[in-house]
Amino acid sequence: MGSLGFASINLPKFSSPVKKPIVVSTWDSGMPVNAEAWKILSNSGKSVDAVEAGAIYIENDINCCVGLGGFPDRDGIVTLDACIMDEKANCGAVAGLEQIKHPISVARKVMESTPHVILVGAGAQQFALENGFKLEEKKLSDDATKAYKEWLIKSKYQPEINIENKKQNGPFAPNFFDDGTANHDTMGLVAMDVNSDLSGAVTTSGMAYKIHGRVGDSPIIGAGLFVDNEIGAATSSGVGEEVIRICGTHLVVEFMRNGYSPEMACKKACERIVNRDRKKAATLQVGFLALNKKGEYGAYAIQKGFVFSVKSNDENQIHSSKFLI
Ligand code: SD4
Repeated sequence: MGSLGFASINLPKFSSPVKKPIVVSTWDSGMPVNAEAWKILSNSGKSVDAVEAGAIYIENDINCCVGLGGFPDRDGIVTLDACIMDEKANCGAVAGLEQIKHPISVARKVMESTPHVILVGAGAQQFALENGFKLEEKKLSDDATKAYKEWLIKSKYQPEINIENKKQNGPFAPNFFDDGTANHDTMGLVAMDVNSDLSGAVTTSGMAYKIHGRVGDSPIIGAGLFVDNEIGAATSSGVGEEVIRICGTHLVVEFMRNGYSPEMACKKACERIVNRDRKKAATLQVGFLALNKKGEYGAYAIQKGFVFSVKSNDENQIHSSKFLI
């Protein structure tokens, strides 16, 4: 009992004011995505609506590898993965979805109107069509067609480190190299709204030239995205198989629960991957990005070159993440 006779309430004790609203997203392509999310967050909107709006924005960008403009699998088919999670641990996801423009909104529909979390492939498409989503033409973008033709010559599955970072590769760099090598572009974003509620969303066409049917980390709750409204939220980008192996974003959130800052939590998750097989880790990229309940954010990657975008009342900019190797 307190001195006034009231039972004491356990409120979190923050030394500095909580920074909110705030949205953070993977890569430099996160800047316009954040701007879209910010329209909602700055009007006292909900974080779940903000992250969905951000993901929709980038799915509409045909020049970006997220969404139907993305690179195909080895059979020449674009298959999309997406997930969304809100402050109540409601979550929904789709994987291997074909010919639907906004997988993130289908994921939200799975979250809100089914008893399930993940729908895949033909079933996910059927669900989308039954819920009013339009079937798009089965067609690769011009960039993807060109890259795929080049890639078919050698047909080698070899993800390139940081290909998502257009700024690093030059402002007008194409999404692929001369021999057709290309990865993917994953947009992961997490946000906290004025009510201190956290949500996150991820959308991607996954790794370019993957085996048809392959699912990466992006639509897997706890791998590509995890939100715990008491603690924080995290998302990831890079080689999904490595993230799945350590339940990456769940691990990051658990590290934050144990008192680590977002940056340190991301670093420790990267170390999990690197410490197991340093030689292999040296050939690939994984980056984690996290936001805690105080509005503090941080990222860490295995390799140099992972960047992320931040928008709050105090800033609107791209940051470079620290790296292990
Ligand atoms: C995947 N993690 O499908 C995704 C790819 C990615 O930036 O992040 N690209 O494994």
